[in-house]
Amino acid sequence: MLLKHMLSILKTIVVLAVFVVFAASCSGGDTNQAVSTSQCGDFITYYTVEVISKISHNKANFTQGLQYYNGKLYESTGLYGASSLQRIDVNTGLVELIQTVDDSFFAEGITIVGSQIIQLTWREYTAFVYDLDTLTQEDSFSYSTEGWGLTYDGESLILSDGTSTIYFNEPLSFETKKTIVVTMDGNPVKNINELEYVNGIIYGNIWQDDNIIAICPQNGKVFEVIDASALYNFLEDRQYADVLNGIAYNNDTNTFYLTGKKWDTIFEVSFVVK
Ligand SMILES: [Ca+2]
Repeated sequence: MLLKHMLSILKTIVVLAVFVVFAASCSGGDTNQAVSTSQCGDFITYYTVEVISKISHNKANFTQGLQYYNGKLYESTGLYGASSLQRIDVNTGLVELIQTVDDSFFAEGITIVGSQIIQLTWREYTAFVYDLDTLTQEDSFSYSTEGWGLTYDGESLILSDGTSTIYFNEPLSFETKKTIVVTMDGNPVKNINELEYVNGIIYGNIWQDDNIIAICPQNGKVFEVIDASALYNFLEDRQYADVLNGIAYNNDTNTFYLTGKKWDTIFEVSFVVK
């Protein structure tokens, strides 16, 4: 009888423990809150995109970097001989300013740090620093990896180089402080491309893939997959459209801007659970 009673108590403790663990794991579902290691990476949630608005986009632009700030989209375009940094009005789609990049550089990801924009280059091991207001080049410095995507979490420049590794670099020296390997279901995810840091989450394009992934900054685990393939259906002219690339986040509206290389449209979207 005593044994039966003890087993009953034990069973109650186990049920309570399972409930506590389950409740804790559910508390990290809001993507607008900073996440911790215990809250991301243990399972994957699948999303699709809902188009809110369309912004015209020069389909000659080989989009390599995209960021929103204060009513403007900042875009880095690539290719040798066609690389640039541009400022686009988010309401009209008009290009307000263009800063061309020397023909010997292939421009890549950009991010805003304070009153400056930092722009990577693909295989030139050089980053350019521009004034945010005028887009005039103020400085440049070297780093040792290929440059693909770039974003900023307030402390580190977060860089992708086309592998499955993401680097956390010092903003001034570009010295690498930390790296993570991006994995999904335990397998490395290669070709991590354009990046966007949003409230404790790193969103990333994958080159030649129509899915955007949400990466846990602490352990590299993918915990959200956003299927953006439907956007091709909304392009005016999809004949020459290259791959999905470019993620920017509007903190005021909690919406994302997505586009692609040589796409004629930038889409303002929300992520919707599938
Ligand atoms: Ca971005």
